[in-house]
Amino acid sequence: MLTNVAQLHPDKPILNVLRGHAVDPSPVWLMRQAGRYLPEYRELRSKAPDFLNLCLTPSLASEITLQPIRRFNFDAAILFADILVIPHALGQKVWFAEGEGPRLDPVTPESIAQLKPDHIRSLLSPILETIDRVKSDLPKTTALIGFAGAPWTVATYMIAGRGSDDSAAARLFAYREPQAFAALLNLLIESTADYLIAQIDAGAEVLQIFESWAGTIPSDGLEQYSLSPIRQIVERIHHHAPATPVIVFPRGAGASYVRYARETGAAAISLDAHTPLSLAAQAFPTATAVQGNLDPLALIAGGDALRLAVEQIKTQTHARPHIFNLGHGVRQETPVAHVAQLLALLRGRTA
Ligand code: 1CP
Repeated sequence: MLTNVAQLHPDKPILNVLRGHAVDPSPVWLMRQAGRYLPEYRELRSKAPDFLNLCLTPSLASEITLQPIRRFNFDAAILFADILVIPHALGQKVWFAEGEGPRLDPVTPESIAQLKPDHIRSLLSPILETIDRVKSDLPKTTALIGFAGAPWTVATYMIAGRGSDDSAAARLFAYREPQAFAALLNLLIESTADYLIAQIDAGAEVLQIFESWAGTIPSDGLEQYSLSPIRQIVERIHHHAPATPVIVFPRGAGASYVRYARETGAAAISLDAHTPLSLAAQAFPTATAVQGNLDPLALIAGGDALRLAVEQIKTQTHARPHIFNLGHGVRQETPVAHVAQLLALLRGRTA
């Protein structure tokens, strides 16, 4: 739908896709493009053992954000931070156990009442400074993506005190403590919207909301736990900055993907690798862009498997607004050379 050429951004193809235009080749970035598969990240990380502190140190976080851009010239940089900085800023104890992932002191109905949303901006100000630094160093064709976790996904960590595959602790909490659960979601809606708006003010041009645990939500809870909180956050963002596009990633949502596309106000929906791209073509609003959805394991495999998987995505997204990405984050064991192969395949050079 390349109709209104006047609206096109001259330099940043990803912004045109997010306004509903098909762009060829599709712009590309990868979830977790900054991270442990990169030797330069591992090098820096070995000198900064406290992960949360790394996220809150602008000189280091900006350097890590830029590492994958220097290597691969992706069409977007994603701010280096974590979804768990919000519980930290609310006053919950958060730490990252080496080799084990995130740990938090689990919330209780009593402790939820003590969490404080008032200081989100000031506590997260180092992250806003990171955005400012990155913006001044980015190539002019590269957009900057800010992000946050969706309230349900962040709540699953706050309630269980760690990651879990089925979000059982959060689901039980929602049944047993409905008032405290609703209060927690409201607190997260408010603080996440404030935080994302602050990211826009600092220079983020696109926002992504990670609902990484959408696949664990009971269908009766979908509206209350996830669709409504995300919709409220997107509405608040658009009230403040109507032109800032929001990408929503409801990983594992299955048949509910269509509701995220139709009911949250997202400019783009990021598909996991299990969800067929044909679903977007058949059931998403035509102006809604689709992001994804290469299997991260195809990127680890490389070679002909990667070539074939990329060709299939290209064929299925041809002439539609599409951002090339993975169905989930780059895994640590991914060879850097395969990321280079992927970019060559997408941009039409041989590798
Ligand atoms: O060096 C290390 O050991 C830290 C590994 C790491 C990294 C590189 C963590 C810990 N977080 C991050 C950065 C990060 N996290 C980014 C940076 C930008 C980029 O994509 O390059 C982003 C967007 C996130 C978001 C995030 N954190 C999510 C949502 C996306 C997803 O993966 O589904 C989640 C669920 C988290 C929690 C978290 N933080 C870190 C880990 C290992 C996890 C996942 C734990 C789990 O599986 O439950």
